Amino acid sequence: MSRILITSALPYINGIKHLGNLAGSMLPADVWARFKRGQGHDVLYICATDEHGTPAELAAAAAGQDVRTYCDEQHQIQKQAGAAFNLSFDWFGRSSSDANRRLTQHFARVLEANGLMEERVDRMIYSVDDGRFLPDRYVEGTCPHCGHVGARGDQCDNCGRLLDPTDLIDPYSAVSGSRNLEVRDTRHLYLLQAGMADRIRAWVDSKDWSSLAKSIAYKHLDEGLIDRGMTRDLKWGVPVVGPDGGPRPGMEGKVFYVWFDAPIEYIAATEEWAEAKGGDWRSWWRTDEGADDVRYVQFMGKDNVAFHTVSFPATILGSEEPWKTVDTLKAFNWLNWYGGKFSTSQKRGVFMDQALELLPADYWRWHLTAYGPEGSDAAFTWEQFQSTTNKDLADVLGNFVNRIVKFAESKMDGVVPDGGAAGDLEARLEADLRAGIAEATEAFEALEFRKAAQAIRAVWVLGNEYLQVAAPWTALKTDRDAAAVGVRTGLNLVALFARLAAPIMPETATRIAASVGATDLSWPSADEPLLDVLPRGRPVTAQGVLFAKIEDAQVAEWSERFGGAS
Ligand code: B3M
Ligand code: ZN
Repeated sequence: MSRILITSALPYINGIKHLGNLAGSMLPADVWARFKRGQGHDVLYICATDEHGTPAELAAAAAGQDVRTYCDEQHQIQKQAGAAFNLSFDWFGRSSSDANRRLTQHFARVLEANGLMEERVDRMIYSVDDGRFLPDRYVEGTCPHCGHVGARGDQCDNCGRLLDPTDLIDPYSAVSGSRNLEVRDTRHLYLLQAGMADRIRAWVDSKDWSSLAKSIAYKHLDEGLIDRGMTRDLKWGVPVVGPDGGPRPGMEGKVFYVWFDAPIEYIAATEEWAEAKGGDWRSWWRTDEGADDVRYVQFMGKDNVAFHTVSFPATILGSEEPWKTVDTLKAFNWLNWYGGKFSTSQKRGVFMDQALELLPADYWRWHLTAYGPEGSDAAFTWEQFQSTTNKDLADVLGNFVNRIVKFAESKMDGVVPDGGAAGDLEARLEADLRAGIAEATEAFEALEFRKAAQAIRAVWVLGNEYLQVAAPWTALKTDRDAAAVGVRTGLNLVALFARLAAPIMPETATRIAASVGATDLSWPSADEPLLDVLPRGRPVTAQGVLFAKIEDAQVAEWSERFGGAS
């Protein structure tokens, strides 16, 4: 048994997340956490809302709320949405917590003491009409690298380069559209990353990450690291402090940049968890206090990779303190909405709360895992969702379970039947099952979710094929013992299928297991007994429809309501 720390990128506070956000970080992290818990490991899955920065301030203003109240409310909403999707966070924290304020200020102090943080007078963009400095993404303009029009001041969505707002050509305020911008002097703390490039590169070299994550990290390192401003002229955030922890002369009223404090919240949220649950957070994060034997796995969309492979490591490595750093980084591509992008601001696509008004969580969890944006971008369409759901879940899994359990109810006295002895057919099945389980396990170990889901589905198919051949309904007419073997084997398959489904579809897995009186949802190992595990004579009970087919009429209605190809 090992200890595994899992984090998924922290959902930003401004509104409930869409299915693309879910599919690219929180859901795969949850599936993997469940897989690892199912193997008996000690897993700590940490997430939180990312609450600071200008978008939170602006969203609160738009909602007519003060930003603290806004964040309180939105945090609850996201927490409930996560629970409704059965995201099994051990803790869902808040980057606005006291723990994160303390820790963020601590890192800033240590970096400054180590000569890696210094004050500079900056020339920043001030919007005269908005009456404020415009941070990063609230300045838009033309990308100096690729000419993309509408590039944000923090990063160009077209070429992916990290930008500084003052790099933009022909800039305007994204708050008001005003071009009445001035460059004004303002004092800020800079993280001196440029001098750390070799250290960060050596650290990246030593890591075993997905190829997507590595290629993004090297791309940013190859472009060259620049020193970056780590403070902002905002009210909402972690206050900047001086070396003694008190207010910092000349920087009163300024806060740290949201991307400085957000990843630190991974650690701080663990501290929040420890405070609430009585755990020992340091043993998960301090290599001098036990975290040496922790495996730390991060999940995120590709747009967050640079911050996790370059910026956050600069903080951690620069501190010279024995913090645990990420071992395995799993990055996801985009889930698109038909041809285009999901968009929170334009409300394009389906959002977590809306999805659950249409269908239970497991339908979505299966589709977004088995057909998610893993090796490349993937497009969500209602038509594909309908077709995969109906085939994989209704036909292959749901029908199998209901058919065999109902047959046992009506023809085998409603129990796991005794009698008969397993033969060659069952022996061959068992060998095939072991191979299939091994394949699914290997894919999960490699964090290959689509592959794992297909391997799991292939095992369900084996069960269907077995029942075709064993055909207990036919055997019953002539040979009750042979029929008993088929039914008993089928019911044991039901118990096995529930265990295989559990990481991806925890709610349905529980119901499937319950139909054969089982509660064991641990992940099967390839060498344990599989086909004669249920006690003979144990009652079984069909659980009703496990997965309803998605009808054409529903697809039509949902396309109408949420838009589709357009
Ligand atoms: N909140 C994701 C985003 O808003 C960002 C992730 C932070 S992870 C430390 O795009
Ligand atoms: Zn560009």
